Amino acid sequence: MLNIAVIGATGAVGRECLALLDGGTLPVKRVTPVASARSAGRDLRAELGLALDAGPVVALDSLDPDGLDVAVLSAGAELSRREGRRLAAAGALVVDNSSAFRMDPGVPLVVPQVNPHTLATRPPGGIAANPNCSTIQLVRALHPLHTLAGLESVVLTTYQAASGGGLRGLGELARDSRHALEHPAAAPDPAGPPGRFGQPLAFNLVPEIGLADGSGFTHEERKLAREPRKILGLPDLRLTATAVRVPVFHCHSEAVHVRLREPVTAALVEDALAAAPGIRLYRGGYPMPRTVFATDRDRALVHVGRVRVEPDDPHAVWLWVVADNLRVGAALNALQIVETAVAAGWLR
Ligand code: A2P
Ligand code: 11C
Repeated sequence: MLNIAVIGATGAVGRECLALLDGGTLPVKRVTPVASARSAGRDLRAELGLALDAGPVVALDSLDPDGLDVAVLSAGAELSRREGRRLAAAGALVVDNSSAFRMDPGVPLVVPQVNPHTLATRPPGGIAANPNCSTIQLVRALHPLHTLAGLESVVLTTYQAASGGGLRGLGELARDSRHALEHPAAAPDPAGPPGRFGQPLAFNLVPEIGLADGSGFTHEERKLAREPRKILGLPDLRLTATAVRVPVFHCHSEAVHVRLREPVTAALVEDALAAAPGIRLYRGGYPMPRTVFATDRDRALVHVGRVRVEPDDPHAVWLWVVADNLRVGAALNALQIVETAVAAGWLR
C-alpha cells in the first residue's frame, strides 16, 4: 500500500490526480496533498467531495519525505528543479509533470502505452518524467502508425485549451469571455496586464505558447519537436509544430500530418488506431473538445478522427486528435507511470 504526496494538489493537474486516486486502481494507503503555505490547512477532500484517506493540505516546507513511496509533482518546473532530486534521494519515486527533467538522458520520459519498457528498472535518480500534455496525445496516436508503416516525418498544428494554463488560465478565459460579451464594441487591449496567455484569449487565437527562442519556435513547439523523439526512440524523426492557444476551456486538439515509410490506405490506418489501447476511433463524424469533455466519462481516451490518406500520395496521412489535457495529458499518465513502476517492482 502506497503513501503518495501530490505536490501542487490545489492546482488544475493536482486536483485531477486526487480525483483519479479516489477509487482508482492504485493500492493507496494515504494521500498527502501538498501546496504552497498559502493553501496550508485547506480540506480538499471536502472541497472536491472525495472519499480517499487524505489529510488537510500540507505546505511544501512542512512535508516530511520520510516514508513517502511516491511524489507526483505538478507545481511548475522551477519547483521541480528545486525539490525533485531531494524527494527522490529520500526514497520516493518522483513522477514529475514539469519540463525540468524530461530531456535528461538519465530520466525516462514515459507514456505507458508507448514505451513502458523504459520503466523496467528503476533509474539511479529515482525520477520518471511525464511528457507535455500535447506530446502525450500525439505520441499515443502516432505509435500505432509507426508500428504499421514506420514514421518518416510529422507536421502538426495544436489547438490548446485554457486549462493548459492552470486554474488561473481557466479563470482568465471565463472573465475575458464575459467582458467581451458585455462590451462587444471594445477592442481587446493587448497592452493590458499580461495574463496567463500574454494576450486576450476570448474569441481570439493566440499563436504563441511559451517564449520563442532565436529560431522563432516557442517553448511549447520546441517541447513538441523533441519529446516525441525520445519517447518513440526515434532521435532522427523529422517533426515540427505550430502551437496555438484557443478559447476552449478543456481538451487539446491537434491536426497532424504524417509521412510514413510504407504506403497505406485509410482503412489500414483506421484499423491500426482502432486496435490501439485507449484510443477511440471515429470512422464517421469527428471528435471535438467540448463534446469529448462532456461525454468521455473518465476523460481517459485519445479521440482520433478525420483519417485521410492523400489521394496522390499513399505515404501521407492526416489525423485529427483530441484528448483531455489535464487527465490523458497529465494526471492520468502520471498515475499510469506509477502503476507501471509498481508492476515492475520499483517500489519498496
Ligand atoms: P497554491 O494553490 O498554494 O498556490 P496551477 O497549475 O493550477 O496554476 O497550480 C499550481 C499548483 O502549484 C498549485 O497547487 C499551487 O499551490 C502550487 N504551488 C505553486 N507554488 C508553490 C510553492 N512554492 N510550493 C508548493 N506548491 C506551490
Ligand atoms: C499548455 N502544454 O497547454 C502546456 C501546459 O510542459 O507540462 C503544460 C506545460 C508542460 O500550456
